[in-house]
Amino acid sequence: MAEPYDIDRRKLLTAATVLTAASAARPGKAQEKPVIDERTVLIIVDVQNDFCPGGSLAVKGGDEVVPVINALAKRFAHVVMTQDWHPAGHSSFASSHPGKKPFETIEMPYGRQVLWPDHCIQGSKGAEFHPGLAVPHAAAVVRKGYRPEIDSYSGFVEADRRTSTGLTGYLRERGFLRAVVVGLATDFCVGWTAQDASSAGFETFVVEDACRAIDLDGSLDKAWAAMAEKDVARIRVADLPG
Ligand code: VGL
Ligand code: ZN
Repeated sequence: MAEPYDIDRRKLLTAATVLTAASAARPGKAQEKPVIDERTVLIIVDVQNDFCPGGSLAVKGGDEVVPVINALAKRFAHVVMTQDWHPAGHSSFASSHPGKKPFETIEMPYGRQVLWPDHCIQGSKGAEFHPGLAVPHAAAVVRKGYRPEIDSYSGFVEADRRTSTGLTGYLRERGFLRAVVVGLATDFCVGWTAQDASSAGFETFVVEDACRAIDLDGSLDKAWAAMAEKDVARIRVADLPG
């Protein structure tokens, strides 16, 4: 008659395991200030020539983030970068849709798509990282948007919201719990990357003064609202521990 005790104990253990797993997976609301430790990764989004002044999809002040990110990156042992990486004739380019102009929208099988000037074409100068970006210890570069028919603002999941880049698996396997996101552009690739980082269970921060925005028809306000909804914390460089 020892069974009832054993069963209860086993049940309790199971319940405890489930609880622990659930709290680990839940995107907890980010603290106001991140800890920078072995479990924190800096994600540098799309600091590429085409998004800087002189580039084909220049973001106002895009190059101003370069010195800020260089200094910030020195404080992180673990850094990954994303790189927008489109084939020529990519479906997100206005030039691929006769009669369409840049910044108009179109319906794609996966939803509404903004049409962009040709940018970040694989192997081109415009697709290269800004020459001033100095983060030699970056451990991985995740390229995105390389499928002709699918765009990808997020470094995690492409615009069809199904196709994974593999970044979630990489960061989980490396044991990270927190992600600090910086780069270009706040309202597109930074915003989507940060939302997906949070949805994947990482405590996520966006450093707003280490980002610049495109701000197309209210897209910046919308992006901050969507990030807040996903519990992404909006911080400034000065909020980070030295
Ligand atoms: C981006 C538009 C198109 C970005 C990339 O990096 O924010 N925006 N492709
Ligand atoms: Zn792009």
